[in-house]
Parts: sequence; structure tokens; C-alpha cells
Amino acid sequence: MDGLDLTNLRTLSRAISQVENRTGDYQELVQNAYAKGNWATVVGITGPPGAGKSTLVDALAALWGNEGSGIAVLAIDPSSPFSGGAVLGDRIRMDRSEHLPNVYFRSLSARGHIGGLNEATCDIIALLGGFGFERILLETVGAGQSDIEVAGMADCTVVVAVPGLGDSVQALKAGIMEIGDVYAVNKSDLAGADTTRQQLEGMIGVAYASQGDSSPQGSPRSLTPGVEALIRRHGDAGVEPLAWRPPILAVSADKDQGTTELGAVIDDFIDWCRQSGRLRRKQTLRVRDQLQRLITQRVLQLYCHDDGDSGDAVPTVLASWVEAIISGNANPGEAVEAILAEVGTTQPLRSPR
Ligand SMILES: Nc1nc2c(ncn2[C@@H]2O[C@H](COP(=O)(O)OP(=O)(O)O)[C@@H](O)[C@H]2O)c(=O)[nH]1
Ligand SMILES: [Mg+2]
Repeated sequence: MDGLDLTNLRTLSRAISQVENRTGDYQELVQNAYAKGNWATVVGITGPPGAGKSTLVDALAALWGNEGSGIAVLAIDPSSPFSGGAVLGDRIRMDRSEHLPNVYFRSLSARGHIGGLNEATCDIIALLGGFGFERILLETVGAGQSDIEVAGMADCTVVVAVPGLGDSVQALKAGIMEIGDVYAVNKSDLAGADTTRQQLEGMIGVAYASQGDSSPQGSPRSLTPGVEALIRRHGDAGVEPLAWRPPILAVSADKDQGTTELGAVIDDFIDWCRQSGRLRRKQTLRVRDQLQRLITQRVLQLYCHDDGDSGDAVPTVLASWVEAIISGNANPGEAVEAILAEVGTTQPLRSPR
């Protein structure tokens, strides 16, 4: 693995901007980055706004940064689709980690384009790996679907919950059982932390209990799709003694309590993933998802380009099919087949050399 190249931070910052904005010779930068095949470990930190994600990222960056490895922090900046500006202007200072020479901080704008964000984020992850960073801490906005997608890029996803937000765990519930590898109850110095932890224990108990059901020999167990997904991610506690059950840690990020333990648990999870072949699988899925997005985007761009949803369209293939469908002269399946038949070959595609 290449060593961390921090002699040229301005080059790195410029490269990230070019890749983020798809400007300049970004394609060459991206090509070079992928050619190195150097993948940093990505730790996603997600949870509602104000939960202390940035504070926790600072603590973890300090923890690992002080061990000497190269840490890049990527913060997804929630920008308003209306104003185009940042919503949370009050970015906190990374007091504990920002002075370390091997910790690099960068915010990326979310811009409301989830697809665009993901596509660039994958390339930026490759770029940072190429620069020799060993870990990337990815802080998400805390606003639902986009978080779940961003967390999908992480090798380990930490879901941050906090006490005192009433039914915050309920609010977190939608979707988080699918993404949490580790749960942190932050602000454990405040009242109610125990209740929050118990609520999380309850959810995990329900989600992971059915895994352990042993069924009579030979008869297939019926599993819900949700549990099947958990088993793919974390193993089947009923069969595999080393299956992962997401731990719940009480931490106080701003007081640095429990953060060392949290860092160790994240490392344990990454090790477990590596040993069980799941780390490789995650990389595979990440790249596969990226390819799917890129292909979709490119096909749309090339053949179905239109001017958004304003309605008064430049006549495009897409617009004319939309018109035909609305007026009852075609259906969506037919349109897709017709467009794809014209895109190019109907022969099986070539694999890479
Ligand atoms: N009491 C308490 N406050 C904390 C703790 N961690 C962070 N905070 C505070 O919570 C607020 C939000 O933190 P921030 O890291 O910006 O949250 P984010 O929006 O999730 O990134 C800040 O004022 C932090 O100082 C903690 O462990 N205990
Ligand atoms: Mg933050």
C-alpha cells in the first residue's frame, strides 16, 4: 500500500473539487485513483441532526489519527434545494483532531441530487484511497433516504441515537435496522440515555431473535425479507457461532467517554467483515451500485435527455414516449424496450479484458 501523501494537500483538495463538480481533467484523476486499487476503510456515521455526529467524528479521528494512520473526514453538507446554501452554517470545530497532520477534513455539498452525490462520493472515496488514506469517516446529514444510501457506501455504519428527543428511536426506526452495524447512544451524560439504550436493545432483540430459531432438521425456515437481509449482512446467529449482533454503546462524544471502546468495536466489526469475506462483498456491492447508477444516468443523458419536469419540453425521445403513454398509444414497458433496442446491440455485452 502507498504511504499517505500529505505533502500535496492542495492538489488533493483541488482534485476532490474537480471530481465533485465533474470539471477539468476529473476523468483522468478518477482513472488514476481506481488504477491504484487502494481502498480505504469507510466508516459511516449517521443519525438525526444534533445527535453529536460531528463531535463523535472528531473524537474518532483523534483516536485513530493519534495512532498515526491517515484519516479523511467527509461531511455531507446539507444544502437547501431552494437557496442552494448550507442549512447548518454553524459547523463545529474539530478541536481534537484538526491539528493532526494526518487528519484531512472536507465537506461535500449534498445539493439535493442524491444520485450525483453518490456517484461523486464513490469516486472521492477512490481518490482518498489513492492518496494513501487508511480510513474515511463519512458523516451524513441525518435526513432519511439519502443517509441510507450514503451509509450503503460504508464498510461499517454507526447509527447515533440520543436521549431526550422523545420518540427519537421511533423516528430512527424506519430504515435503520437495515443499516446499523454498531449503535451509539451519544450524550449518555444526559438523563434518559438508559431508556434510549433499552429501546434500541428491544428493536435489535426483535430483529435478531428470529434468526436464532432452530427449526426441525431439514425443514426450511421461513424468514421475512428484512431478516434475510440482516443475515446476509451479519450472519445467522442460529447457525453461525460468530454471527454479528450489533452492539449498543453508551458514549459521550464531547467528554470523550466511551469513544475508545466505540473505536475498538468498529475495528472488531471491520475485522469480522474481513474474515467472513463480507468486506470484499461490500466493495463489490458498492461498485456494482455505482455502475448501475452510472449506466442509468448515461443512457438517460444520451438518449432520453430532456429539460427536467417543466413540461414544455424540447421534443426528445423520452418526451415523445411520455406523450404517447399519456394519450393511450403506448405503455411504459414497450417504451423501454423500444428505446433499448435503439441504444445499440441486442447481443450479449462484452466483459472487460
Ligand atoms: N451533553 C452532550 N452534548 C453533546 C455530546 N456530544 C455532542 N454534544 C453537543 O451536541 C451538539 C450537536 O453536536 P454535533 O456534533 O454538531 O451534532 P451533529 O448535527 O449530529 O453533527 C453540540 O452542541 C455538541 O457540543 C455529548 O456527549 N453530551
Ligand atoms: Mg454534523
